[in-house]
Amino acid sequence: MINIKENERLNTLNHSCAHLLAQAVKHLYPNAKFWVGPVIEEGFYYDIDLGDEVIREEDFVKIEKEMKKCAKDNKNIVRHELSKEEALNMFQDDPYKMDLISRMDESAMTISCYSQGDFTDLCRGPHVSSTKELKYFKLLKVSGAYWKGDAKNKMLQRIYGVCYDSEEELLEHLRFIEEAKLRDHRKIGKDLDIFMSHDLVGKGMPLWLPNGAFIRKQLENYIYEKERKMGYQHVYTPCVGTVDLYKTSGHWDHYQENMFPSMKVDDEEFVLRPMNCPHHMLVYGNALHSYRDLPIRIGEFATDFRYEASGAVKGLERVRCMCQNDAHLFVRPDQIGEEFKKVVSLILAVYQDFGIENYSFRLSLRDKEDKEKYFDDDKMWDEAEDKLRSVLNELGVEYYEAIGEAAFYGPKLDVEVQPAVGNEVTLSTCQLDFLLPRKFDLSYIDRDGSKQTPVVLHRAIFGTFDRFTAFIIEETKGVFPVWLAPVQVNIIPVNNEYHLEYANKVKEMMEKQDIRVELDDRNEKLGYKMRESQTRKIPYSIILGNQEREQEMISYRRHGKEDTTTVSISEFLEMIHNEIKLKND
Ligand code: TSB
Ligand code: ZN
Repeated sequence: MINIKENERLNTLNHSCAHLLAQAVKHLYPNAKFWVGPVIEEGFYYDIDLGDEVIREEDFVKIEKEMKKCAKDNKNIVRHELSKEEALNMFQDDPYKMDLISRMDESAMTISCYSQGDFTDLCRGPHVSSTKELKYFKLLKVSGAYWKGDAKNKMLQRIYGVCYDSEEELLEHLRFIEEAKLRDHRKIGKDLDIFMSHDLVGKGMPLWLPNGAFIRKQLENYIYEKERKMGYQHVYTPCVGTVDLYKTSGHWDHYQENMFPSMKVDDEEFVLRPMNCPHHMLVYGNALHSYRDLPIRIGEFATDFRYEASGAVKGLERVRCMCQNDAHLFVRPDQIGEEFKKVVSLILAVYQDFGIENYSFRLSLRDKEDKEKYFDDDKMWDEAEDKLRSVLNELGVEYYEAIGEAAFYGPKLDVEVQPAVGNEVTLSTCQLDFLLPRKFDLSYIDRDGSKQTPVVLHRAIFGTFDRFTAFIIEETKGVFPVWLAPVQVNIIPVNNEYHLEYANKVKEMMEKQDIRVELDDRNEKLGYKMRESQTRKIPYSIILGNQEREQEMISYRRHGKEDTTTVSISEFLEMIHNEIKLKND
């Protein structure tokens, strides 16, 4: 879909449409006060304070009608430039605009406002020249948004919309949104009984249902085997730690806003852990190490808790309780390049197995100005950043650089993917760290007998099982590859009376060969059962009737296909085993 924010014409059009929305809302709700109305990738929104009144999606028809009326008025959209004093005067009854103006530096910028008929808004512009240019628009949704994004502030109402130059473009946009909604892992996750949530457990704390748990277990087995073959050693450590542990690591100073508050037990003060690095540092420090032992790769499927804003939590994609596919790799400085390369290769191999093709590598660097988030050691940062850059260049991997996205302990390589709905998210990550090993006073004995500090690579291939599962659900639209599908085969006898016995025999043979199979022996029509098999997105449906029974054959239909193929049971088993093996190698 086109990025509206980055398209000059569409940006202007959507910006003007946000003003049109505000004008219409002001007509219908005279007490409305307006905060900001920016253009975003998918259109625009406006944050509005309506006092005690609430706008619901049902109200959109009425608002859109008013917008059309204002647009038809064919009013010129006129720019006025103001001094700060004039601006303060003009908007003196509007606390939101007063807040904006009072923070404006008159010498650094021109303060301007735009008027169309009876409506004037503080704005930098630019705008279309007349309201009549605003013809093809649609309001899309409304949600709550805290003023300035701070949960301590008042909740405003955010109305989203989009505007185009033609009806076809608008319809295309709306079609895309509808399709994305169908792919949304929250919808599919519910339809296929993958996960649920409950207020009594809490926001951002999904519960994995048997189907989801099965998929997750497959993912765990898959990556565990890959890591084990690469020399990783897996551990189990508690999902809490003392505040002192996180003070030692620096998380307490640099990451506290993402942590749940601490709790006291006897004379200890604990936090739910947001990361596993401190525990793994202690595991490394538990034994003496020689330069010959390195790299030491400590892996864990580790549960973490993070405070995510309530408006940001989303299905399995952004949760407050998550399980990382985590590992910390302790290496000598001369091993950084080699080990980093292995991690990138593993990421690429895993993506290939899952058929993930649309992703981008982001090299996340520090913001040199942000001395609060990032520890102050320019030499160490420069060295670490250069190291990652040079390995990526050497590998010939395409990437872009992002300032201010680094972890507080070091620069990282993040793999970004696009969910069906909403902004890009990070899936895999590999982070270079010279800091934590020092904080925990870790060492190894070098060839010459001297004590040296190891370097750590933090890496998570799936990121978290939560986010990866969300992503895979959307990638596959819920039609999982056979090796991941909780139920691989659904056997449907044409008529229970005549074919059930044979169906049971086929089921038994499949189970003996480790195929996850169900037999639908309900007294329902064949067509009904076939449709349900499709809705449940089971990869193979097997239909057994007279012909199949007499010839000891089976007829199968692949999910989404119309045709049926008849083969012997052994042929089918060979085929399905090959399919499973290919993805699970
Ligand atoms: C890789 N200490 C490192 C670790 O050793 C770490 O915690 N890195 S992280 O903060 O980037 O998190 C690892 C991965 O977890 C991210 O790449 C992302 O894929 C996933 N993740 C982060 N926050 C959430 C969340 N709220 N919900 C689901 N997954 C998340
Ligand atoms: Zn870590």
